[in-house]
Amino acid sequence: MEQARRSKRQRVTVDYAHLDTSGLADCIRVQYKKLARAVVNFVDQSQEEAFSVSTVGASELAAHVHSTGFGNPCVVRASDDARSALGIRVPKGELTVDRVAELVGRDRQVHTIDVSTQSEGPVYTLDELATYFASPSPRKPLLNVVSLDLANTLLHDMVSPPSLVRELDLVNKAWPPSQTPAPLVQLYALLSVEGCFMDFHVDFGGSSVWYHVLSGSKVFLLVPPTKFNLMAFEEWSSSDRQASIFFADRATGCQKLELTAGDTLMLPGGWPHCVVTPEDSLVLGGNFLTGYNLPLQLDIWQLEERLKVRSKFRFPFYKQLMWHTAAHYLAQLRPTTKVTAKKRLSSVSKWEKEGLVSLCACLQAWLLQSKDGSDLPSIYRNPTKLVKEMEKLLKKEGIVRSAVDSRTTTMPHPVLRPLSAERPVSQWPTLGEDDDCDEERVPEITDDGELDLSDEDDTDFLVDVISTKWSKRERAPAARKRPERRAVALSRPAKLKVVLALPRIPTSPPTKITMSSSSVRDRLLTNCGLDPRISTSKLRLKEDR
Ligand SMILES: O=C(O)CCC(=O)C(=O)O
Ligand SMILES: [Fe+2]
Repeated sequence: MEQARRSKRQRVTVDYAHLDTSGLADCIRVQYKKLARAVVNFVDQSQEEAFSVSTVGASELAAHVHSTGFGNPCVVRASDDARSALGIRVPKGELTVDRVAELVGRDRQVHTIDVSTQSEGPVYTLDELATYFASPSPRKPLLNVVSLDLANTLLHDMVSPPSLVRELDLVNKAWPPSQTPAPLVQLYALLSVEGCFMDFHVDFGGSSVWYHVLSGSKVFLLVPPTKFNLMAFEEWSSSDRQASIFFADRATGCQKLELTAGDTLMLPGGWPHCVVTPEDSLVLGGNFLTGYNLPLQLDIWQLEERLKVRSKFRFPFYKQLMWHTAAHYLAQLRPTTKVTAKKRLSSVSKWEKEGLVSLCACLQAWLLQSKDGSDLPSIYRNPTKLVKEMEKLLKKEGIVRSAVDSRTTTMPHPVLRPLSAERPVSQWPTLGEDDDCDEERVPEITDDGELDLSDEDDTDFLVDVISTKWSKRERAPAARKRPERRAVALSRPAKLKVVLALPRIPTSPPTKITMSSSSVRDRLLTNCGLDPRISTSKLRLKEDR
C-alpha cells in the first residue's frame, strides 16, 4: 500500500505544456505550497546573538547599523513617524497596482517570476498586471513581480529609500558621476499576489536590501551567512534536487520574520532568504552594496562565478564599482597632512578596513585574470599601484588578515548531511486538511484546451495560518484590499520611456546550474580540507572563519 502510494508521489512534476518552448529545466515544478506552509509554520532555531534580527526604533537605526557594522538584519516596525524618521518618502494616498501602472506607464513591460517553477514567467504590461491583480484569488498562473525598476518614471520622483541606504550605498559614495551609466538598483516596486513564494536565494552580488511594505504582508525566512550555511547553500543551489528540498532543513540558525504594512527591513548582503506572500502586497525596496559587508559581498560574487550565474541575473557593473570603491577608500585613508591623517583613518570603520583587505586581494586576482582590462575603468591608469598603496596603508595599521569577517562566529558543529539523505518535500506528512499537492495529478484539459498540471491553486491556507497568528499577537494584518476594477485610462504620460527593468532575479535560478551535485560536493569538501571520499554523515564541520 505504502509502496504504491509512494510511487504515485513525485518530488516535482513537469509542466509538459511549456516543455517545447522553455526546455526541461524551466518546467520543473516546485512544491511551493508546501514550502510556503513550512515557512509560515517554522519554529525559530536557537540564535547566536551576532546573527539575530534586531528590532530597532526608526530614529536609532542609523546608529545601530554604524555601531554594529550592519552584520545582522534590522527591522523597524510601523509607527506614525517611522517613515519620516527613516527618511522614506512614498506617494501620498494609497498606492495600488493600478496607480503604479498609471505612474509608471500602462504599456511598460514587466518581468514576472512563475511561482510554480521559480523561473521567468511571462512578460506582462503593467496594464495587464493591474487586471491580473484585480482578478479573484487564487490567480493562475501564480506570478510574482520583484524587479519593477522605477528609474525614469513619475513614481520614481515620489519615492525615496531610507536616508541610511543613500548613506551606505557604494554607488552613491564611490561611483564617479562622470562615469555613465551607473548601476541603478536602489529603487524597485515589488507587486505580489496572495500565495506567492520565492524560494531561497541570495540577492545578486551579495547586495543588501531595503524593503518597505506599503500594503499586505510578507513572511521571510532568514539564514545566517555562516561558512557552513553558505556551503550548504552552494551545494543545494547546484543540486538537481533543489526543487524538492526545503533549504532551511539543511541550514542552522534560521529565523522567521513577519512584516506587515508600514514595516521596514534592512537585510545585510549574503543572507540566504525565502519569502512568502500571505496576501496581495505592494512593497518598495532596492539593493545596494556597502563598505561594511565587503568580504561577504565578494564571497557571493565568487559563488555566482562558480555557479555560472548568467550576467543578466548579476549586480550590474560589479567589478567597476569595486574599483571605484577602492579609489574612494584610498582617498579616505591616504594621509595628506599629519593632522588630517589621524582623523581620516578613524573615519573608516574597522569593518570597512578589514573588508578592504579582501577587496585588495580580489582586485589583484581580477588584474591577473583580465586579458583585456575591460572591467577596469579607464580612469585608473595604474591599478596595481592603487592596490599596493591601499595594502601598504592597511598594513601600517596592522590590518593584514585576508578574507576575514570578524563578525562570523562559531556555530555549534553542524553536521553536513548528504543531500540524498534529505526527505523531499513531497514526502512530508500532510500539514493541513487541504493538503493535496503531493499527489500526482492526472492532467486535465482546461477550457483553453491546454493541459493543466497545476496542483497548487489553493492559497487560503496561508491567510488562515497568518491571521490566526496575528490575532494572537494582537497585530491586525492590513485589510485585504483588491484594487478596484475600473476602465483603463487611455491617456498615458507621453514623455515616459519604456525602461526595461534591470533583472534582479535571484542569484541562483534553479534551472541554470550546470555542475553535477557530486562534483560540487567534492570541491566544497576539498576546499574545507576534507576528504570527499569520507562518508559525509560522519563529517563535522567547524565554523572557523
Ligand atoms: O517579496 C518577495 O516575494 C521576494 C523578495 C526578495 O527576496 C527579492 O526580490 O529578492
Ligand atoms: Fe531577495
